[in-house]
Amino acid sequence: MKDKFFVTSPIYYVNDVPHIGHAYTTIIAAVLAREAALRGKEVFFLTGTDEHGQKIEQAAASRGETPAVYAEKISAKFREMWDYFGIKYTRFIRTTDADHKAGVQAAFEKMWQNGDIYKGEFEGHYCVSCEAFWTDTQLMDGELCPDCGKATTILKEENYFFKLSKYQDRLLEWYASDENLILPKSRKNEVVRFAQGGLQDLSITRTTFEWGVKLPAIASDPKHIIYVWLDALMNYVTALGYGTGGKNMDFWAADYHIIGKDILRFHAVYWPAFLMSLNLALPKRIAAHGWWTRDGAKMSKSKGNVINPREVADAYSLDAFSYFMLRDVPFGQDGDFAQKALVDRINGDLANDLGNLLNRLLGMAEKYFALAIKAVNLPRFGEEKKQTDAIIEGLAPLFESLQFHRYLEELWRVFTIGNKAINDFKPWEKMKTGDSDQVAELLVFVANLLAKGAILLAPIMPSKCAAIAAALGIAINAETRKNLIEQGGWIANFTLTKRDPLFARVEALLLPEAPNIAAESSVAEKSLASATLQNCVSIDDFAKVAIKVGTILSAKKVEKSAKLLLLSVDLGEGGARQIVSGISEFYEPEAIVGAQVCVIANLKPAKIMGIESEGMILAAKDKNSLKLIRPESLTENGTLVK
Ligand code: ME8
Repeated sequence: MKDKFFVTSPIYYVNDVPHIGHAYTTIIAAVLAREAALRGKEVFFLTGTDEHGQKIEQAAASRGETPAVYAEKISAKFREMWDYFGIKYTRFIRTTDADHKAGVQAAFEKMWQNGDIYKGEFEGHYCVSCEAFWTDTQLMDGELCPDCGKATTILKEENYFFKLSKYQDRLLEWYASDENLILPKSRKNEVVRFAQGGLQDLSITRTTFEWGVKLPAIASDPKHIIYVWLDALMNYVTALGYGTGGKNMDFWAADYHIIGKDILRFHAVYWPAFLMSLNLALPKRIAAHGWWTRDGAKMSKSKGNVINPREVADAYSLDAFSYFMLRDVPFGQDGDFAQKALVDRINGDLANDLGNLLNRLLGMAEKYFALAIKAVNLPRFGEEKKQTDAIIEGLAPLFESLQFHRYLEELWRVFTIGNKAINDFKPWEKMKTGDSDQVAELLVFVANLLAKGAILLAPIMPSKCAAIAAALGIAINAETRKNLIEQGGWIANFTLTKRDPLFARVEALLLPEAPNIAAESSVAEKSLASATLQNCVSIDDFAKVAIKVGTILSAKKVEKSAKLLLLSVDLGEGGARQIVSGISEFYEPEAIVGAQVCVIANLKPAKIMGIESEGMILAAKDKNSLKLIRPESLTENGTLVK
């Protein structure tokens, strides 16, 4: 029997059309699914849409549509996008599917029977955008959601609660049981810290809106609907038949849940606790990728700079786009989409290194051997073969831990070996001296590199690799993968087929550049920006502000805040000042330690998220970027800025 492999993408909210962030997550899941299939596994690849909740209800209402009609429309856009991209999911689940809803109710009932659900009163600050409650201390500036920065509302209702607190110890044990459980490993600490901080029971029903799954009969409480995250997370098992016959439950537990870093807590804390309550196995890997920006700026509809993945794929090919996303950004880190960077990858890695190797092979094979090349097993290229085998052997762990950028970098060394072998060997000279056997040997060696490369690259660039395989006269399937990769085999003969270059060099950007979004600013900033000689302050007013140069001695993120860093700054006063600064989205703490900055040194101290701040760091800020104001060269700490 084949090994089973289960990979999931998040199910996307239907309040937004698919963009590069969604494409990135789904493409990574598809890459894993294709690789597993090539390794001969039986694959279940799940994606879909998350259609319930207040956010969707509101989005539908604002368009004058029912949630059902609205959800159907947007859900279709996701399906169309993946179909257009040739992404072959096993199931596209919608949380409005009847079997999903039945499965969610079955889960609620089971948790109830297991004594994990109770009724209680709940009051808290609720963020509709994130569909999450926050405590007073978690809020930013007393009212803003610490995840998305939007205003929260106070919600008081009678709810059913899930006994999350009961699972705290088991969760912590689970995190400690496998160091690769949460990828990248650096994200695990975040989750562990959150669980160690004390897990409060989770409110899992709502009464303030209607668009959701009703409670099962056991609760006999028709006012309530099930919390959207319990509903959504359950998709990973209802898609396999949980609660409705369990036809595909032998695919559980998930080999990989691919998600964005924004929803890690839901997947690494709530989800496993739900599974524990249901007596189901826990996922094997939860992998959280970083956030995409465009040309350094956050993407948003209002800025008009959202990247439509279809446009990029149409302009540059989906394979090149996928290669770029996986090669350019280490998994887990934030990435920036800049067309120039994509074009550089196409012209360099794809056209020059890979495409050219195939061209050179086909050109020489045609000229010297009418495209039929046969090795005679001269003892040549032994060293190069050894190097190639060693590189390939090292690839599997990189792939499994989702270090695609390293995987591709290593794989490219194989193509470099091929190009270098041709340069060093100078087949054109060998042909003049009648050493055609040796030249055939070289070309067979190069063809093998491309064959192995195409198999290893096929999960990421399926179309281009199919084209390489066709030119080499090989098939890409589980059998060839086993022979050429697992068993390290080398093919002795090839009958090649000539083809056009795989990748055309790109001479100019093919899509319009992002609009100049830096020009936008908030209303308040606009009035300052339009400061004229009519609304000026006097020099005496200005002199009241003491701006001083200081050096940042240490910096760390403020827990539970996406925006704040806690800094200690030397202002030449003998001790250090503690300053809370809203620059976390723009600067990594490590990157600014040692930097000199300008500080308002006589600003009245204030508490920000419960932390006392004794000054303010100056920065130039527009809506999308922020740059610290720094002295031009090293300046004594405490020097006044005038
Ligand atoms: O959170 N960069 O749905 P969602 C990178 N329905 N990835 C991005 C991104 C960006 N700029 N924007 C979105 C939900 N994503 C829930 C999930 S799962 C049981 C329920 C990706 O439509 C990223 O993977 O807000 C993120 O986690 C996902 O889209 C969230 O999509």
